[in-house]
Amino acid sequence: MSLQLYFHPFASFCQKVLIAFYENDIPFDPHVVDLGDQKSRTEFEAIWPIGKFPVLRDEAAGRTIPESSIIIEYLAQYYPGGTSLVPVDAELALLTRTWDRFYDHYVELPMQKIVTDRLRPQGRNDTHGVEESKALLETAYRVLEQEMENRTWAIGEVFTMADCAAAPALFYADLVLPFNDKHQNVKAYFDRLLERPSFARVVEEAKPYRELFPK
Ligand SMILES: N[C@@H](CCC(=O)N[C@@H](CS)C(=O)NCC(=O)O)C(=O)O
Repeated sequence: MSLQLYFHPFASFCQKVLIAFYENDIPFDPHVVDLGDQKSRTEFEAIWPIGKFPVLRDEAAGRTIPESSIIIEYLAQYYPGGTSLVPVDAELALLTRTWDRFYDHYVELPMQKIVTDRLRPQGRNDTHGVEESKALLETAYRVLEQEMENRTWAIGEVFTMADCAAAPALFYADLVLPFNDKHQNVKAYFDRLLERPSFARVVEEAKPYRELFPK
């Protein structure tokens, strides 16, 4: 098969691209990378020395594509399907990229900061950084609460790359900073995401790895 995906089922940026693959039933060869295993890490770093996943390898095209958003843009361009992950309409495409960036930068990254701080050695925690990330996440929820008042999906009525970014980011964010009464629209959107078959499949496939999430 031409498309080789290097990923881990529990990693949120990887889940973002898995949703895109599942939305359009795009076949790929899965390569699960275990960064805790030296052999697996070395093999992966030979493909992408930065060592962050997901990474897509298109053997037929002889191309290596890193970065979750770029992988989804690549799929939208070369493997289009029923779900237009990046709409052809320029205005809708701009909105898609805007909210994709929003979820990555202001939900996903602060969430990761809070989670990964729990994995640091004792005495090496970044309390200030974690507080800043919690404040940023609060602000992001406030923005989304307004934005999602009249929308079904991240940019409106069509499911796009922005929803692929939103789903895993909100899933893990809700675990570290739970939605509350002030976030009814965010919660309702998140419930719709959980019911989307592509994301439901991703959540199911990640279940065996749940013990990796630090308490
Ligand atoms: N900007 C990258 C971020 C990728 C990223 O941070 N992936 C995480 C997993 S969710 C990772 O590789 N973590 C391992 C590490 O940083 O060592 C993208 O959008 O793909």
